[in-house]
Amino acid sequence: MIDLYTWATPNGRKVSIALEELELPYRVLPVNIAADEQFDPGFLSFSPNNKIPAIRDQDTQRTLFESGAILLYLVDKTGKLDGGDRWQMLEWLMLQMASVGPVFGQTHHFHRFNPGKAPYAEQRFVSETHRLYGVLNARLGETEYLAGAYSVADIAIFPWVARWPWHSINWEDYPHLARWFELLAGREAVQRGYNVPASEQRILLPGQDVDS
Ligand SMILES: N[C@@H](CCC(=O)N[C@@H](CS)C(=O)NCC(=O)O)C(=O)O
Repeated sequence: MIDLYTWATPNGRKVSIALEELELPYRVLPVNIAADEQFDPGFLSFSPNNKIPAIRDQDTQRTLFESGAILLYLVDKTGKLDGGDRWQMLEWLMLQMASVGPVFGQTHHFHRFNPGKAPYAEQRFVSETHRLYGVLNARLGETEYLAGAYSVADIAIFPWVARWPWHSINWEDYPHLARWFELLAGREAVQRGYNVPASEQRILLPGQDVDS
């Protein structure tokens, strides 16, 4: 049994999707970051950067913070979702951790939630977001999944691309990424993991009306 400390955000969903795909039993322990529950001393004792997700593996008593470390732990625990070529999986997982997450996160901060307040930052992060969409699109024009076979690299990037309505993108520019996104969105484990903790948020497919 794995205790999953999480909230309804892209970083949290990476881990719940992986747990669903791996069919590992887990217990959801919501940490409401809007209510500052991530600063609770008990949570900070094993997640010192005051961020979700974090896990405790009841089998081993191992605790882990940082979603990339958690995903790699789950790969090693099960021997699954490594994409077949571990180094390729690591390349794309690291791209998520170092670029997609931080850059898209700043696009959300400046472009979605504070438009017009810092025009240079807004333009910088939106254009970087679009550049990263292009990098992912080019890769997915060559391979079905990012690391060849389905892996935690796909799982790490999916919930960030699922925030596409906040990125001012034109899906016609990214047909391979759209194909991949629809492929993942169609997986039942992805749908279950995306809804952890349960929320009103749903996965919008490319071209679907943002207000629908
Ligand atoms: N690099 C971290 C980022 C985690 C992260 O940014 N979590 C956000 C929610 S998506 C959070 O807990 N924010 C609360 C805070 O910063 O106080 C990871 O991948 O686990």
